[in-house]
Amino acid sequence: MDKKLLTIQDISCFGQCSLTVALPVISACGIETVILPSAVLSTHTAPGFKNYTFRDLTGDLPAIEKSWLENGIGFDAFYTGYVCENQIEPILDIMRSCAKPGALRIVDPAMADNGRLYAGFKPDFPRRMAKLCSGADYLLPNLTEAALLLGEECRLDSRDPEYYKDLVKKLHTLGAKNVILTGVAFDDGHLGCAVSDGRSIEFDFNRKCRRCSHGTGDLFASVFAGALLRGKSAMRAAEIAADTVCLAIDATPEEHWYGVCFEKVIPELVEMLK
Ligand code: PXL
Repeated sequence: MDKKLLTIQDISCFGQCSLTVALPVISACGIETVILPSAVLSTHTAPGFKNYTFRDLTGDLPAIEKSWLENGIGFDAFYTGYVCENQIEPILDIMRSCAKPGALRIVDPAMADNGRLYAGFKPDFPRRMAKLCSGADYLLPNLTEAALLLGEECRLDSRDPEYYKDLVKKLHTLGAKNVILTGVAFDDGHLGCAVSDGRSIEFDFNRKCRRCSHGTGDLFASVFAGALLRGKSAMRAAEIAADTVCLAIDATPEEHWYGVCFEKVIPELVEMLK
């Protein structure tokens, strides 16, 4: 049977992030993608939008889980992104009860960027999120999320390879088997990620794109999950994810400020998966 992946994150109706990226991207990778919305928002919460609506769906999770169990529905992989304050335990329950044997857990602790927690998360959320991360087969934090998970000062401007190696080592001590840390820079012209299985660490760099864009973390994690389930190694999946993000940024017009036009680069993504 073909593999089924369940992704748990919000629906930001407008804004090219979370499920509106994960569902099309992982489906384009050829993987059956099942969704569980953690919340429904009118837009994402980043600066630029005002008065976003936010419906937290925590109360629906147990009944959805029960329905799936009664229908014998199970998953080969889980990929979590932006989730709400009180969803860590219910999500861990679903990952236990709806898992097929050997099911993979891919965790993007989507909660922060550029040194700051996203609007709406309380300061103790990283501690809660660390519990979800502790059972991850693949943990995909950006630099800010890594520092928050470890309760450390965030050093966004470090160019020291030893700093990144040390962060990755500490992320493994949380319990994560493989760590893919994004936002790594050894110089000002390149941006990349570290990929570690706890024994060895490798780095992948791309030229720095002309700007930073919202939603690129979700695109990176979605492509990574799709490529991994298509049988690529973690390193190759991270390379394909990073290349897709760069292509998407290049395909995004300057005035398109709230996300990246990933739709335009799906053909290139599919080509890279061949
Ligand atoms: O892209 C991360 C993300 C996901 N979901 C919501 C967000 C953000 C980032 O701001 O606000 C609702």
